[in-house]
Amino acid sequence: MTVTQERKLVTEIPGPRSVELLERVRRSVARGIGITLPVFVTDAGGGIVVDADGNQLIDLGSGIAVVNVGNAAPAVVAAVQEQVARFTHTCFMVTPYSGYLEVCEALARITPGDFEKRSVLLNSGAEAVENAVKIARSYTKRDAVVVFDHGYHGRTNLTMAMTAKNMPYKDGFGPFAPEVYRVPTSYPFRDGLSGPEAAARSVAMIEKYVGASNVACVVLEPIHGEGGFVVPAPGFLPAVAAWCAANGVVFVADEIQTGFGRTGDLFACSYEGVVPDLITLAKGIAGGLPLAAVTGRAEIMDAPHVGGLGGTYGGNPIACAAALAAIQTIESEDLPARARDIGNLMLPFLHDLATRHPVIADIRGRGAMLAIELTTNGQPDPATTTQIAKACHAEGLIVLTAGTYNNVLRFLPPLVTPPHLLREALGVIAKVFEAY
Ligand code: PLZ
Repeated sequence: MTVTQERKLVTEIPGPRSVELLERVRRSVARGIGITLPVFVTDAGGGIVVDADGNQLIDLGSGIAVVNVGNAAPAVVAAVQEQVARFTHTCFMVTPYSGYLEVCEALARITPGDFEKRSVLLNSGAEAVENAVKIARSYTKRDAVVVFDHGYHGRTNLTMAMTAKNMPYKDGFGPFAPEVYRVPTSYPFRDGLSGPEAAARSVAMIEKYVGASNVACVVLEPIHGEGGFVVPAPGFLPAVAAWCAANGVVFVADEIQTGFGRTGDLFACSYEGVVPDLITLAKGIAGGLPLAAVTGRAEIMDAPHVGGLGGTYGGNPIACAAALAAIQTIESEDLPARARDIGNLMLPFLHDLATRHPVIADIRGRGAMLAIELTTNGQPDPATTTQIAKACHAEGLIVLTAGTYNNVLRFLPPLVTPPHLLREALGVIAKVFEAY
């Protein structure tokens, strides 16, 4: 089905069909699965999500930065249909197939760094981060993992330890994996430090509290995602990467949320010319099918023994077919340029909005990864943030919140969203702020 690119509200949000389904969710889905906006989806495409009551919502979430190429993107659908009719699974470790290989070749070609690379394919972002740590430990023969304030890396045991925020990700789920050390990040709105100053602060803590020679890897999101779209001050990323290089530490860029065109570059690291040793990938890689990867320097990636990496489903053939189509679409339609266009369209509007609404204390992001941080009297204002988000939902706009203090509204449209929908979404946001 082709989804018309228009917002349309025919019932309240959520409508009666969705409410009925939500009742059934309460009786059969574990309570631990939270739901942001309980409309039940029947179709989606471009920048629109259609629900069971016939409402059409503008998607500023992309399923948390996944459908960069759009939902049910035609090339992805065709590739999946082709593959699913041929074979659905063999396990690459048992009897391989070329889709897996071609994804690894594509990742070697498109990720930063002009050197020989290897990849391993996995199912989820957290699994990619876990594997990056395994590989770095195997290569360095060291234990310690350094992560940052406001970082998010997943919900498995090791990645919970690496994720900064307690609620809702970690509370009551410990004990957590050892040898994970957290240091300050660069958060210009809150710390006022330059990139090199913030990096010096992080490095001093690593050296004092961990010791450079114990560190296997530093894992850093080039822009913190769940932490609130925290863009580091210029120079922070290069300085951290340089320290890693000088100390035999594997520098891992977690580009799970920032990757595949989202920030206006194929990968966010490239904005400052940073070349990570390893890069963790997921979300935007396969147009919505579950796939993840670790890609990086051949000598590091090849440190684990034969048989040391793997998993039943990693690099599933259908997910690989989807990834090849998604990557092809990102390149042929120059979606990083579309992300820059989205930023150029939305940012001036958000700055203008902020002049009328002082609750908007910071506007940040890059490309189609944009956010506003809300404060009142200089303090984080999660209550207003929640209310604004809910009011947007009621108007048929899918927006997500984020941030350590739950006071960030983030905007992540599919990169194929037509400009008229973005303008309409911005109009809705303005209306909601005016009514607030
Ligand atoms: N690293 C940078 O953004 C996933 C989490 C949603 P998985 N972010 C969305 C939630 O509440 O669970 C993420 C990320 C970065 C790792 C991950 C983990 O990726 O595919 O969710 O495991």
